[in-house]
Amino acid sequence: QFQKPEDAIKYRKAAFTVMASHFGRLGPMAQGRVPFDAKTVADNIAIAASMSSLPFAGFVPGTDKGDTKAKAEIWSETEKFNAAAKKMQDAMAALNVAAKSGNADQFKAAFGETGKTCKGCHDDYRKE
Ligand code: ASC
Repeated sequence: QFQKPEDAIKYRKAAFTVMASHFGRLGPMAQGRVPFDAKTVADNIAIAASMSSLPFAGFVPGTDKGDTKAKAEIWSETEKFNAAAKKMQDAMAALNVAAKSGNADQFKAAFGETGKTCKGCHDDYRKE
């Protein structure tokens, strides 16, 4: 579905960028440094959660070279990588439920859990 390897790399980076924008902007609210606003949380997490299914289509074989921080282990430990991706997607889905509930404490807890799944995958599969 991608013409060139660069297109797949661009696609997955774009999807991660949009997801990270809508997730990351809620960091200050999750940390209680900005007042909780249920609608802001629900709107942004709905987008982040729906984006979470997209980037992994871009990890096609032969896209470990070029403008990417992706480690070769993504393609030698495919099952483990896919499991890490699913863990993030499941955490995002649970976060979306918490976000829709309008409960600040549930949101904060689920936000933290989701952030851990982002970091876990970066630690294992993203170069510095
Ligand atoms: C973000 C973002 C990530 C995660 C990670 C959580 O907002 O872009 O990759 O949170 O930093 O530890």
